[in-house]
Amino acid sequence: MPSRRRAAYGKRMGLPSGLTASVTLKVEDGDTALAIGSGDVPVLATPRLVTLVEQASVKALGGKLGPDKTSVGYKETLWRWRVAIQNDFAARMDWTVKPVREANHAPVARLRHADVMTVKTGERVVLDAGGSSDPDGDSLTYRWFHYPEAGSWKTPIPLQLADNLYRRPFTAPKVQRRETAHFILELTDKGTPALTRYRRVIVNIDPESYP
Ligand SMILES: [Ca+2]
Repeated sequence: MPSRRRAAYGKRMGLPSGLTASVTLKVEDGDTALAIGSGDVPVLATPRLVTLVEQASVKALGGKLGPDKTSVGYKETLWRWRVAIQNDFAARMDWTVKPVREANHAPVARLRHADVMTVKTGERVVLDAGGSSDPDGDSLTYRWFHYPEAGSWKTPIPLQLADNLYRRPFTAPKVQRRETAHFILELTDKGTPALTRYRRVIVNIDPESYP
């Protein structure tokens, strides 16, 4: 992901993590994929599912966004997961009607280290998902990124080497007290529809003289 986009996320959000909301959708005949022309299986249509997720997102954010902010624009936090949500749902429909070998199955994301690490300022850290695999033997696309919406450290942390490598080093930033940075692995297969799985790595960064 371009670093410009990472920076935009960091500036825009700053919301507390862990917001929740509950919404209800009563599925009627008109909500099915068949009825709205988005598929030929009589199940809840993907656009209805995405709408439901957005309703929950808007409700959870109620009163926490400024008057000029939105949670549903293309640069906002929910948008990043939208394609993955839609494809995941499409694959689940395939599972109901196709033989196992004709349907795609999600890749398995594995880390070569713990998912919580503690390091010092200036230390070189390596994020490594080299043990990941796919049950269908599909080739895999890796994308690691710093996730500033979560964690105390909001300044984007650039990762080194090329974007699509399973192994991405970075240098822990200079901190004055213990800070926490969250990193996300987005692992996507080349099946149809492409499926994505995620892992989160939390890195505690201590100052030189801590404690
Ligand atoms: Ca697959």
